[in-house]
Amino acid sequence: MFRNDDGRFTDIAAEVGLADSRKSVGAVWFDADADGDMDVYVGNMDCDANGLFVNNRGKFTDEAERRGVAWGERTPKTPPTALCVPVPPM
Ligand SMILES: [Ca+2]
Ligand SMILES: [Ca+2]
Repeated sequence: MFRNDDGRFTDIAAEVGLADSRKSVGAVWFDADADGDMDVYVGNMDCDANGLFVNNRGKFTDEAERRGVAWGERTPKTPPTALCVPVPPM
């Protein structure tokens, strides 16, 4: 995420909780919890769990697993816990 500082863009992803090492392939912004602010759902590839970053006054927390939408996740000792859809190369 970048903040527009009078035409110069500053990376604030870590500051707001959106820095993530997973391999993302897309995102959609919407009000997931119907509280009036924008949250973001991020789709990831290579069976990395997807993220649902819920906005709490400008700080985001990944609630995908808690809300049951982290499809593709897996733990080291188990097979994928949900459907893992391969993403074609771009
Ligand atoms: Ca919201
Ligand atoms: Ca909120």
